[in-house]
Amino acid sequence: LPEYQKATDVGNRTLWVVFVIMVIASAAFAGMSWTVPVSKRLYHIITTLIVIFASLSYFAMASGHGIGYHHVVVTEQHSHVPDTTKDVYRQVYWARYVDWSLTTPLLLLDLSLLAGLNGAHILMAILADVIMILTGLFAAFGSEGSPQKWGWYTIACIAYLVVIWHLAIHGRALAMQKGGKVGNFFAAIAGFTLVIWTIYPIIWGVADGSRHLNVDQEIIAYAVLDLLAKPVFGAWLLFTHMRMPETNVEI
Ligand code: RET
Repeated sequence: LPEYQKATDVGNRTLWVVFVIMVIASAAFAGMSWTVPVSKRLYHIITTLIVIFASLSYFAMASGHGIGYHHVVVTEQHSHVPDTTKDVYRQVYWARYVDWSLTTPLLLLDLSLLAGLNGAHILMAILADVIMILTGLFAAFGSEGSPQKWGWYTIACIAYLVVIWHLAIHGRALAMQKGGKVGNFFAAIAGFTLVIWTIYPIIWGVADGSRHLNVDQEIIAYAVLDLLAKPVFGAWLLFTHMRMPETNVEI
């Protein structure tokens, strides 16, 4: 009989809790946008869309949609009879990748505007980011233990390095040229982003790669990261923007 590895109540409750928090953040960020004139709402709009997309994907995952079963064949080793294989199917929450393919570009757009990146650099950063998420999705559904699976993962990591180059190195240098306040704020929020984002491929490696985390643990790990990367990041950005007119952008 095949075995199914899936979320229990712990995982499902976590998904619902994050869904509720994302909805509250969506309402709060939309509300904040009404406190400033329309011409100054760019960061608000981008940041609100990020948490709206997250609400949608968490609703999908919590209600049992956006989930596929990935075939994981496990070989059982026996001492006196030949090895046997057992069919194992593990849940893969592909809705995350749909979410990330829309929200990580928007997060990068927030940071790019803050740093003052030009259009070409913004485009390159965002395209590298989309490549990172899509190749990460291919890796998630790659045959268990196959070289291709880790090949896709490696490509995603290289794309991630390109993103880091554009934002953390080039973006940071530009922000610093803008002077004290904006430069320091960019360094802080981009540094925070760099740390949080870098934990995603690590969690992926131990959950989807080497299978050291079960489905509930994977859900909890991504839940914490998603809350930091979206509502916490968004609140920090919007509240600072409110107090720091130097962060205004005209486009
Ligand atoms: C994957 C696996 C393949 C290798 C790499 C990854 C990076 C993912 C990142 C995701 C960030 C998500 C965010 C979500 C917002 O809530 C796809 C996990 C490098 C960086 C910020």
